[in-house]
Amino acid sequence: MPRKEKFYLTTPIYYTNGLPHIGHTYTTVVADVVRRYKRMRGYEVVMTTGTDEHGVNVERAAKKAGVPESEFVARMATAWRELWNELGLSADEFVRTTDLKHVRTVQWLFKLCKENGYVYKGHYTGQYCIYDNAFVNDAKPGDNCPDCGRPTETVTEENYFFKLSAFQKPLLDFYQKNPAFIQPETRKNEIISFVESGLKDLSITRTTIRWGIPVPGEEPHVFYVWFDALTAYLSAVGGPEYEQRGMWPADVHLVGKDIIRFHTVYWPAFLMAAMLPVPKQVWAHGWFLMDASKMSKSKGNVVLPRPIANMLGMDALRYFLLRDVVFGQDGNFSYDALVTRYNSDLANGLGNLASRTAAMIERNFAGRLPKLGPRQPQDDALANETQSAIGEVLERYENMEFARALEAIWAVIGAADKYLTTEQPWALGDSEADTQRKAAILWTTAELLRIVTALAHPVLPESTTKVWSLLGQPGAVSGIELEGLRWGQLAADVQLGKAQALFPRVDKTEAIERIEAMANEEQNPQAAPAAAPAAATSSSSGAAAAPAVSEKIGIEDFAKVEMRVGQIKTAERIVGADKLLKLTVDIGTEIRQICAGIAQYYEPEALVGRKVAVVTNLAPRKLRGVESNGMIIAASVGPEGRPVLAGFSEDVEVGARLK
Ligand code: ME8
Repeated sequence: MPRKEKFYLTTPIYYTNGLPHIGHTYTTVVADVVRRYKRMRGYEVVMTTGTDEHGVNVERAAKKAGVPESEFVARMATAWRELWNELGLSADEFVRTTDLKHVRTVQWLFKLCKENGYVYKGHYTGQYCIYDNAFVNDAKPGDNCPDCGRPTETVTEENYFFKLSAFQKPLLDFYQKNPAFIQPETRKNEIISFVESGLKDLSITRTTIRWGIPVPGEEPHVFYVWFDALTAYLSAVGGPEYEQRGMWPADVHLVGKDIIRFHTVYWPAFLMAAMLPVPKQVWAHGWFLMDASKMSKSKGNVVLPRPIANMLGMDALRYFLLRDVVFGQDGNFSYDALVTRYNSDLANGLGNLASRTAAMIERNFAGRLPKLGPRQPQDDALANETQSAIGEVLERYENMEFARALEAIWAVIGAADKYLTTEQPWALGDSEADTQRKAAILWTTAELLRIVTALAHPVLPESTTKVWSLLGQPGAVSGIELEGLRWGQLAADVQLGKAQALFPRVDKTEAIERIEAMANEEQNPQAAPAAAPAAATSSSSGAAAAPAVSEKIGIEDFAKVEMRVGQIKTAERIVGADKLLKLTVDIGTEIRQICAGIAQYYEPEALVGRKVAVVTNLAPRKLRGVESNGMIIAASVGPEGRPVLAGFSEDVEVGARLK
């Protein structure tokens, strides 16, 4: 079998003096989306990330933590790796710059540059902080150290230099011959004018830092962190033996705009000097800002990914990051915008379309996806709209226009909602003609949903996997070849899979409070009270579950809650509230009407006769206009907060009090 075309992409190798925030998560999410998309386009893809573990900052952080550097970086690398795993973002290759294979690659690259005449020994003069043992980049004589505020001194040290000046013309020629190398286009001019203004040779070793990769035979020289870090991209895919793996050169390095110069000037120059292939593209995205300034650990204004993933699910975070900001530009991060998008596009958009389509097929065709019968022009119009969206979405993905790709997918979802509102399948009866019409409408909606699911998969891997199995479609959605995706390929006459909650609607204020409480706890584990990391649930109010802060209560508080064994007498769905069931429950002394947010997980008929735990002294309230007099107790399970009704394994009398 011929080998698939390869695609190699990387995220930066992140510093280990802190833990990932939304900025790092953003680049890594984009890399993961591109990886999934390219796989669905038939490529053999490798994605690399890793940790940048050398340098004076790590030396200091380890000292502060009172542990040797090697132990400090090992702990940090584990924490980074674990968080990426938890967020579903683990890369195919994870490079630690303290890995032996990486050390070998850096030393090899240096040797090649030196053998080719691009490295020489010289003296570097700069402002040095004797308290911090570090050169202060860009400082002039008389400047103070930006870290400790004490005066710097002018110091000269022996260094190896890289002849960057020799690469001014080769780089400019290279940019011209490879116009797609620097992306987005707007960054290109900035780099070209930097190179045109003249390149100074670059000091690539240090003798004032201990914690670095040694220059062989030249101790105490260690490599400058950027010569070390950039090489990680090459060590990830074979280092000196890169040809065997067949992945180098990288197809794209994804980076933030802060480090574009290192990637588009220094890195290609090092590789040219070593006569190695140069990467095909560097894509520099913008920054996520918090109150209009760049998020950074030192400013203390970082947003953490885990609390958001816990509350709304990782797909919601992925969607927001890609949908709300144009890739390449800066964007402001706000929890308000995040939760608004979640409710409007995910809960009310994709989630609602999937659950109502499945519910209608369930009700009208006993859960069996109908075959397409005679069609009407409006069915064909929707088919054409969806079919033409496929091409547009693929083109947008290809150009890294993620927001526009998602916009085009969501336009199709909007068209489906409109179609259902006009066609009103629920108003049709049971005659042969009406049944055929219902089949055509539901087939058309299911087919649209299948296409939307395949197209959204790179961005929403978890939820689209659920929709795919809900639609009873064969294979895995990740195995779909987007190239061949066409209207009309729906596998019909199959049984629908089990309904699973996709994006339960959340109450905005409550959701933000919970995310902030979890973030606070993660940042100050001792100071903050414990917050239950429960996900959004479909509780009867349709809002997020338990209070964010759990305090201890006395027995007298518990005694205020009256709970009894109840037995469900009737159960039915509520029109216009797809999460709620209206139940009548016998609690021993009377029959109560109670609404429960379990409609997406329990069939009404299956509940009749079931014994449940009921809170009976809750003040009555109205849910979606329906009176609810009590509450049914359920466990909230998994990241989706799936409700599982509490019950009894032994026979219990209706009305018995729970204590
Ligand atoms: O620079 N918005 O590591 P680093 C968007 N070790 N992206 C952001 C961001 C923000 N507010 N903050 C960080 C280093 N990023 C070097 C890289 S590579 C050979 C060596 C992302 O931990 C963005 O991708 O400071 C940025 O370029 C990167 O994290 C910087 O990570």
